[in-house]
Amino acid sequence: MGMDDARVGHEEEVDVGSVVVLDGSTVREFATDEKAFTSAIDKMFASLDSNGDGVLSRTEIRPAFERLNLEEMRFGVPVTKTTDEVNAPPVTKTTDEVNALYDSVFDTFDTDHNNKVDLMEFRSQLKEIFLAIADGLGFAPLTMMVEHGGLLQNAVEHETNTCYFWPITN
Ligand SMILES: [Ca+2]
Ligand SMILES: [Ca+2]
Repeated sequence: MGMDDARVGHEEEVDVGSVVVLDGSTVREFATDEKAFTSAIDKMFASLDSNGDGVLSRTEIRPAFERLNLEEMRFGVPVTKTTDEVNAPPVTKTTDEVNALYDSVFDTFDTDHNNKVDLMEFRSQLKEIFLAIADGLGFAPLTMMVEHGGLLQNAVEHETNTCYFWPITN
């Protein structure tokens, strides 16, 4: 009946995502599998385009950036964490810092600077990001959070035999 007992087998299932161990080859194989990658990207694009006008606004695309966990990632220079650090509460950024980050990422996506991200921009930028992530990972597996339904989860599921899932509980 102690607190310790309660933690074993009775963890509250918080369905926010999984901590996964990814290595570069997993991510690269996914990003270079044209069919699987395009299909996953297109699906994500459609789900983000909430007003159905065929382009993504800053507001619409933001959930995708959040799923990519860019705060942890910084474009191909993943912040490698120990298990303890992963389990530690995240360092809170100010809203301004977070907004500035997402704005700069949006500008990277919006290559023709019309303040909208179209499907081609979305595909090509995500592919570059995934390849940069793959380069950053190399052969050193990275432990990171992957939201259910998020893009990196697609990469993980693409080659499940090299990946390990375990639930995040807060
Ligand atoms: Ca839209
Ligand atoms: Ca654009």
